[in-house]
Amino acid sequence: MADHANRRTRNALKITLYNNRMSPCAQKVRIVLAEKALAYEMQDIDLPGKENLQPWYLKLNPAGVVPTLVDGDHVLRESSLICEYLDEAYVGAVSLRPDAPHLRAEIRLWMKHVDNSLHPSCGALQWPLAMRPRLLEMDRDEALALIDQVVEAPRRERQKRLFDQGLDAPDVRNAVGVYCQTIDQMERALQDRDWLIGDHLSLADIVTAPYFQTLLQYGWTELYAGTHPRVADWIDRLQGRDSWTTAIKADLDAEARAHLRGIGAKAWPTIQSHMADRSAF
Ligand SMILES: N[C@@H](CCC(=O)N[C@@H](CS)C(=O)NCC(=O)O)C(=O)O
Repeated sequence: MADHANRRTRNALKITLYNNRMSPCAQKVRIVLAEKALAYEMQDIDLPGKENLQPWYLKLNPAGVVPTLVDGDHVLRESSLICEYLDEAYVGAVSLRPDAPHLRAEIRLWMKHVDNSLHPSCGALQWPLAMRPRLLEMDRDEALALIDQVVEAPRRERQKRLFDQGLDAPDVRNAVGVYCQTIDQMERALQDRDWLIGDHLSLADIVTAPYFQTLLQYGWTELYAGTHPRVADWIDRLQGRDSWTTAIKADLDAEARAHLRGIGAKAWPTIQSHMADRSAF
């Protein structure tokens, strides 16, 4: 009973999401908020300007990353955990996790893969295009001093490599390999079901989907289009949902879309050459 008393269908308290519109981690939380029809406020954090490393933000999120979700008195971090929290705390009409414990374990398996492998891979693909140009405008020492403030050591070291080598960094080649492997795995999972863990949309789909926005926005859909029809259909169906429009599409006006397409097109030959290396993975 006490457990149910803590669950709500609507949010009486204010929810604030610390967000960045290019962040797939924030996008997954926004899809959950939209699917569950929860009201929230958004505060954008300027990642290229390193606002995420400001002392006031580090108090909320000591790792210095977005998203952070504040729900009344609770401060929540880690995007997949935030998604799970929202589904658990707000029962409502829409549930994004089946009841069966083995299916919940399957969702967590996807989350683990996304958080440990797909997310850093997406970071390696996006960083040279979204973050590096602003740092390259600075004096080199100033830029490196900013990167030195990045809290987590692996992230900091990766940013240094991406700053120096851009899309030629080994991280980018590995990232393309991880994407290709993930897409193969998804094609197999979708063989006899509509969604990743069954016939209903679940958190497994939602935590994975924003990493495909990266491919869509840069025009890199050749990673799956034509070769992985089930994955192509899965992402089409997600894009057709209202939650995709509110959480992702609404953030990108025509000018932003054209800009992303343009930088994506310039980077495509390098991405394609990494794809050709995929037999190495
Ligand atoms: N495991 C974290 C990762 C968060 C993360 O990497 N966020 C990125 C944006 S998607 C970020 O804030 N990057 C800032 C930086 O690397 O300086 C989560 O899932 O919340």
